[in-house]
Amino acid sequence: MKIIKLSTIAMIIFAVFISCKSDNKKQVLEQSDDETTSVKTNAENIVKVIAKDFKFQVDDEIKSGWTTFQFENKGHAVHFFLFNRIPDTIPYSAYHEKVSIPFQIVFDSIKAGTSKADAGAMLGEMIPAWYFTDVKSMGGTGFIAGGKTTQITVNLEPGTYVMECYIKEKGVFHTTLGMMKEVKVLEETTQMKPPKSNMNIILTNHQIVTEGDIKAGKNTIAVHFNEHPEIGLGNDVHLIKLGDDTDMDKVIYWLDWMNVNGLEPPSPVEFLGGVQEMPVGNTEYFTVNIEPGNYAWISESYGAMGMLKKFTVD
Ligand SMILES: [Cu+2]
Repeated sequence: MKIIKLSTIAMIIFAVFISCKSDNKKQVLEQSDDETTSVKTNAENIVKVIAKDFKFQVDDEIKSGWTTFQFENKGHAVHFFLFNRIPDTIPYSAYHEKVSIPFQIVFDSIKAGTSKADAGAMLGEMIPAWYFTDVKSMGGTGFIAGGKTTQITVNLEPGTYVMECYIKEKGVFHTTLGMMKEVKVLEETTQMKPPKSNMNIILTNHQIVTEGDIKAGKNTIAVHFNEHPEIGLGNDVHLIKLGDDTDMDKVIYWLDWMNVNGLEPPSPVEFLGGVQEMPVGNTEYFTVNIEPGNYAWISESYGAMGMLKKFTVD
């Protein structure tokens, strides 16, 4: 789950990363899936993640440093992954027992009539303090519709991580159904450089600021985490395809896991990826092939507070 974190907000001047290309190390990745065709990156380290209904297939150990995740949703449901780094002193089994299970118990209580405020208090009592202070969300993919592939690039420190997806199936989190996996990030590093981006997104409380335009075809978007809410979920951004009849209120309702039918299929809109939260000062890259049409960037938690930005691709 995402952290209800009490953190100090640090204002950071964000640095523009200058991407370096390594001409002789370029790889062309062929993706057979849907509209995603040929993606060129300077990546030397591609980690493939396959999502099924309801498990992840990914290596148990990966290198640290800049890492590109190719996330293929072979399921029917919307899936994603959040990559939480857990403290060295906490075993993965404890994270499952003391964090994931209580989230399901609290949601079961919401279904039985408990208010969101009381459910929040329950979470605070049931979940150990280390979760709120020492677990760091180190990115992950935005929500992605069944049958689609998405790609992100993040810089990872060595440690123990939990890959998890908390979309629901008939009121049960995918984590509860098995979409949760331990991944060790090794001391050995990738030597990879961050990718070159053609657009920036800056996330603050509570705005999505864009610099540059997304265009039809391949885009690599640098998402800068400039602020984290002092209390509450972190900032993230998801890409959605808008139809003529898309009801944004329904989308905002659906994105709140505390709503009984939140994160529960069917989704009211098509999800095309994005990035999950990271600590302030980090940058995460999102690579997407996009067709002309109407779209929006939206935050999982703060769409109603203004973190929603519609745009058109010509
Ligand atoms: Cu899932």
